[in-house]
Amino acid sequence: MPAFKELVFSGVQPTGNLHLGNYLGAIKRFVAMQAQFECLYCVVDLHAITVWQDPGELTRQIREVTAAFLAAGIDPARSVVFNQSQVPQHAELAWIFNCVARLGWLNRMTQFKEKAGKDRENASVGLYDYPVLMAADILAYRATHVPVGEDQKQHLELTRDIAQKFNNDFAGTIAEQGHGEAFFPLTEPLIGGPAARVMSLRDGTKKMSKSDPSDYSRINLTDDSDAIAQKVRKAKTDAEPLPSETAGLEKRPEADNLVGIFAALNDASREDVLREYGGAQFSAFKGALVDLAVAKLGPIGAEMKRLVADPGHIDAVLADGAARAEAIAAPNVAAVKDIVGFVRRR
Ligand code: AQP
Repeated sequence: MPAFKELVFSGVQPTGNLHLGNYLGAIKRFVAMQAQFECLYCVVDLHAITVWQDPGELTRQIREVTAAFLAAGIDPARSVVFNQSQVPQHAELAWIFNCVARLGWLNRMTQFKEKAGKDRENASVGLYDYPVLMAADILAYRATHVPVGEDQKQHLELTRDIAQKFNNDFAGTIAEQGHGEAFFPLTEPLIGGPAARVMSLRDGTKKMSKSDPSDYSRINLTDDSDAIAQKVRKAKTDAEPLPSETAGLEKRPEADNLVGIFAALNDASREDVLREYGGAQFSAFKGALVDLAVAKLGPIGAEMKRLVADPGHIDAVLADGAARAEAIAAPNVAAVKDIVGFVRRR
């Protein structure tokens, strides 16, 4: 595999209720990556409409996710911040990938099974095809690294399968047209840290999620300090004090989750947290977690509210980002069309 220029791509859906899992599993890590990589961060609105979205709410939420990116510390002068529907190459490449990906591969995707539930016949075709569009999002930029939460691991594997099959199927024209041995990189998922999978505050075996009907299951990025305090204090726990070693967190999903959240918010490890709080009762630990969460999330929520009050500024950031994103994606997708054998418009 030839060396590809290192490039980070990741996205967040504008589907409401951005929560601590989205922040710790994704957005906080996006911020850190800017020091090391050239990065593109996308509000994936084409993904959002795979389930019904009220049009007015969707518009509001696209701006809100953009505000969350900026408020968390993504610098739009340095990283490319944009929304997917403004860059037509995502949908265009997705169609070509629809003809590369195999039905059997998509049939194995667990997120579709979870999201479609029992009423699968009534799910949109887009929901089924979601992982193919995700592959196009990443590979339109030939991105080499994708920071995501653990729930996206299977979709990243599919992205690699699509890249590999495209490289193999078209190996002849890829070489003839001067692209060497492979046109697409095999993108690396960057999954890790103590909060790769933040769980619901009501049930430590379920992922913290935007669509959970209970608002007490998650901390939203726009929650004020009272709401954060109430949700942490009401979070489900068991009756034992915290253990001193991480092995003691096994089979204690709620304790493990709160310790992981504390560690990620404090840029520490679970071991560090247990060194300090091992033997503590949950009442004391939860008090410290409230203080930490309010100190870290409060300024982000306040800045988000300030930013969304100026939609003109957000729209200008998105327009600038879309132009920069398209400047990378357009020649890549034009080259893909040449490789496939389409005739260019003269
Ligand atoms: N609980 C989580 N822990 C760690 N990371 C998470 N992510 C989501 N939930 C957690 C990561 O956040 C990024 C953006 O996610 P998304 O908005 O694209 O979609 P999602 O994963 O479908 O988010 P939800 O909250 O789970 O939405 P619903 O309820 O609609 O299913 C991704 O990197 C994701 O891994």
